[in-house]
Amino acid sequence: MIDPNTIKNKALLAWVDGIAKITTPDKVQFCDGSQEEADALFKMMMDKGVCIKLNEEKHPNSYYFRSDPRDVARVESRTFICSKSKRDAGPTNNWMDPKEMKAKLHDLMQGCMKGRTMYVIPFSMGPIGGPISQIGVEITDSPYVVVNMRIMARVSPKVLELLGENGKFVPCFHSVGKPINSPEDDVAWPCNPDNTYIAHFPEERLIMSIGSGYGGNALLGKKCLSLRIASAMGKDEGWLAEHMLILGVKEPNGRKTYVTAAFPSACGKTNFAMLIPPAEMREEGWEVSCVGDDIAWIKPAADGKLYAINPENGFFGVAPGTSVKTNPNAMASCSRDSIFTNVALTEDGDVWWEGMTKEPPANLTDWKGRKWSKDLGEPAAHPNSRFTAPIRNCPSLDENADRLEGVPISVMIVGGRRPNGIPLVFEAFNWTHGIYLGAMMGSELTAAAEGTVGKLRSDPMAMLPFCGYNMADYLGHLVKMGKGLELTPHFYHVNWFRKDRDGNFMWPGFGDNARVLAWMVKRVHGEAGAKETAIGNMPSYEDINWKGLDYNKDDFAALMTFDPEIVATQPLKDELYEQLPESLKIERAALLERLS
Ligand code: GTP
Ligand code: SPV
Ligand code: MN
Repeated sequence: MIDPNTIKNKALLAWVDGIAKITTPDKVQFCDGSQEEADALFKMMMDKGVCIKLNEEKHPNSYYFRSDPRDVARVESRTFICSKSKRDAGPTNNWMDPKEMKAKLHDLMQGCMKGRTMYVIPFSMGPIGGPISQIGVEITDSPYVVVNMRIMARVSPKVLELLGENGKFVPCFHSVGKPINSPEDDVAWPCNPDNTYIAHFPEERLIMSIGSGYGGNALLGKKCLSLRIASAMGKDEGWLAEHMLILGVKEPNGRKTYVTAAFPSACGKTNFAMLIPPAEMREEGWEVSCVGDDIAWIKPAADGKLYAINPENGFFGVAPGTSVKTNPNAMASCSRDSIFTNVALTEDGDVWWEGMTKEPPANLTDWKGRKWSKDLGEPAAHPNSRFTAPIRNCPSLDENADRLEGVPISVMIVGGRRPNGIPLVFEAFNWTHGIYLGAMMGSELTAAAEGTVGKLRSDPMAMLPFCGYNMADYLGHLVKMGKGLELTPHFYHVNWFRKDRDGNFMWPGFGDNARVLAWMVKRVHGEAGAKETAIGNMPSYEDINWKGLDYNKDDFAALMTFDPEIVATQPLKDELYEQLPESLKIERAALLERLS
């Protein structure tokens, strides 16, 4: 706990005061991010039946939460970009006039923290004091948010010291929107689904979120600050905020190459970021290390290269499908000091989810608190159930993960879930062509957001739900950022998710994705071949390291074909396409010409 009398920043104190007057909490607590503070919050929540402490032997210092079944994922339909002009929010975002939104929120905020404690969380995205880092302060009435933020961001009194008297911070207001007017309101997972708003004011660099306590709706340092607000900052200041993982590849000769990859939500960023190459490649000396699994802030440096930092301090990872087979590093990351939300509970007080083991253990309690059996016809863990784990737990954490100025990026990858028509991998001819590939990206919708899972949708650069300004302007900004670089990263499109006629994945994926990564890294250094096609440069069978994998030439040929019709389809909304920069329209014309 921080004594408010020690806080020098007047703007911060005034903001907190103003919010408290409107929302009328029982008390205000300034958080310091310490273990003692978290312990006390967990104890308070356990006493109230809000969470369960997991089996100390199986998952030390870890806790289990179940959300309200109406509050389980990001709600894109309630997420707004409130720029002054509608044009600046662009054709892909929900927009509301800032004045109108503030009036609406103001009404909802009246007494909304009644009976609750208001927590004030000073945090840094990126290492505290780093040149690329940003400071935020989240106000929330959810103790669940406090204990999650302390894993996901750097929460510390040092942030306030750094702010000093006049330092700038991004104000992040959050409330679950459920005042305790009578004892029945004091539920385990308070929320207000009928009145949920996740509002961003990009010009003011302000975030206001009410009604949801889950994930990106509530942990405001993540998508709200580090993507939506940061993308708007990046546009103004000449840098990039991307929905990208960052990893390092070490070749047998010791050379290190850093890679970023943009895949939509629940499309394999965590898995790729923590990838362990197949044993045969490890024996040769290939190593992959993790810098981040979800967000990259990328800036050009004086040497003409792009450098990236991971602004986060933890992983908010999809649980289902994670196992010692598919992602041992993720399993190790959440092996202790972690929080689990909406997974299933075992009879000995441990966690389980679909895909963790082949057979579910006996006597599971599901994420809704029911005795689970297969006959329920529903998974025991919610498909968007997640673990919150400290980044320092990751065994493959990169040695430069904390470097203030970031790591130099040589490869950028985009990709999505494409069951057909799109090959495993191809290389863009140049930066603008790469951005074109990112702009035309599509992917099947996953459980990470509301909507019909499996439906193909356009998701430019995996930023559809996260771009804080006009998507067309954003794509134009990306094109521009490649200009004048001494060294532009090589750009690739990948698809781990192609299926055969029987609906089976054609590519083993996971650790075997290292084979694709190795080809890319060799390409960067001019040491691997490729053949030119209408859509980009592709590896031949001989260009891939196949040690330890029995994958025949014909299967590879089938995996690498493309369907000209699918490639030529322009998935973007017409309104967005119309506004695209001319350079991307030229890329499109050139593609159509090559295909004809
Ligand atoms: P967010 O945290 O929502 O941004 O998503 P993410 O991209 O980090 O998602 P994550 O890595 O957790 O993806 C989870 C899903 O992708 C699980 O269902 C995995 O089984 C699946 N997945 C990851 N990598 C692969 C792969 O190489 N092949 C296949 N077939 N599935 C994969
Ligand atoms: C995503 O949906 O891309 C996530 C999870 O990373 S959340 O933080 O909830 O947005
Ligand atoms: Mn994400």
